[in-house]
Amino acid sequence: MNSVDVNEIKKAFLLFINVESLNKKTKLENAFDEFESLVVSSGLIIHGSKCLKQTAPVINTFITKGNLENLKNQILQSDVEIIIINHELSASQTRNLEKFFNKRVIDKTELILDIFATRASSHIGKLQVELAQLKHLSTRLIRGWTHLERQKGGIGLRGPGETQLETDRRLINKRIKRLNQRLEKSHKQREVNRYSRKKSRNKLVALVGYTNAGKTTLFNKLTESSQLAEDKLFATLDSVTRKNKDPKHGPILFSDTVGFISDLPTQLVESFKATLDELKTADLLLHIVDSHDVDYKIKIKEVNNILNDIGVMNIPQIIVNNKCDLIDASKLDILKFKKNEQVFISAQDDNEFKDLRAKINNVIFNGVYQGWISMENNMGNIRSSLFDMGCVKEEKVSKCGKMLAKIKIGNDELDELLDLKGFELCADEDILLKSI
Ligand SMILES: Nc1nc2c(ncn2[C@@H]2O[C@H](COP(=O)(O)OP(=O)(O)OP(=O)(O)O)[C@@H](O)[C@H]2O)c(=O)[nH]1
Ligand SMILES: [Mg+2]
Repeated sequence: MNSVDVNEIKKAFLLFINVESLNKKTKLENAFDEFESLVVSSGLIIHGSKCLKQTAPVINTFITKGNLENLKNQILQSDVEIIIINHELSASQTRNLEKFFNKRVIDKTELILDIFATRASSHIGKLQVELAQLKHLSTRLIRGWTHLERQKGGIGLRGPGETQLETDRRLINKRIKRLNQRLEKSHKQREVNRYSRKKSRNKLVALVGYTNAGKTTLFNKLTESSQLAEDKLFATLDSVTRKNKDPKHGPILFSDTVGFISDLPTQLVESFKATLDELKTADLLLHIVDSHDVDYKIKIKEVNNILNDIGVMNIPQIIVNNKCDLIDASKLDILKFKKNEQVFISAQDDNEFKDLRAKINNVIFNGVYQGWISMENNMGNIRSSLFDMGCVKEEKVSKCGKMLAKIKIGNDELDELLDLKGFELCADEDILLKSI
């Protein structure tokens, strides 16, 4: 096979193999759509596709001999440069298929790794993707994928660059070690950031969910940000944390995270574990669901499986059914009635997300107190931490010199403050009498 240039690889042929023993979970049509979206997200142009059925994978080529023969003419006569398969292949299966078609073959894992490589923009994100790609590459080298050198660059292997392809396993392992060290250093820095968050008593609410569910769209609304939200899989790779902008909330930070997908490559989950580990410090997870998706129930399970792997299923979770504008009104009423502990929104519409905000406040602050308090005038440190938390709305001084403040604070935090001698609640009408 001739070597190929990354910029020339554009025309792809999608091979969707419905293997009955593997594809039980998702509805077929939807699984095909998701596969197609992945390919489009990677920047390739689809020049043909075929759905084939077989009972089980075949060891040497994954695809059965009969299916291969049926495909051969169609693919050979077309001008496609790359064949994409909707399963994870072993190195030898890929090699055998490449020999058979005399074309470049990419499996689902490589496709996802490639999308991540093109999307990663932060320093940590890039390191994590490179680590995942090298781990993947090293398993291929162990199995003796000798023709690698002739396939410099190209989709599925972007990111680490050509040099890695020419190196041997020893060099790859050295690079993996180095990347691990760098990542560890970056994560230590994040630990420090986390510590300062704890100290400032801000609560962390993380948005999690299947890719393309609308996490970033909602995040932008909640924090008045303008992160990129797109109808593309894995639009977000790097987690972003911003302060809540709504005065009806207490001190909250929202965090937008990478979306999940069924069969996320293990190398990626491993490499992103440290970033995902941040979820462990969240006080609440908003699990964003595309409620218009016919497979939404399966996807909720998939996301929960990954959350379970990361060890964050013990964190309170609110299911936020998004894209409700796409659901039939009567169906929506029934859903709302049946699942009244969940939230139903359309993140792209302009609204106040009142129900969502109330539920967030209830879970993380056990409800919110808004009203006046009084503090002895030697409690300046408490006053300044209330200011740091953004809790103080108004201030006055009482006739006898006490500090009076109108605050908005979670009931749990308020309980702690009320344990302090000299910190008391004031009724609104007292303020007029007490203040100067
Ligand atoms: N109709 C409709 N579309 C929405 C809604 N919310 C988000 N979208 C669209 O869904 C697509 C994906 O939105 P994102 O916010 O990027 O989704 P995400 O969950 O952040 O996706 P990843 O970062 O890829 O995991 C975009 O095209 C949005 O405009 C909604 O409430 N209704
Ligand atoms: Mg996003």
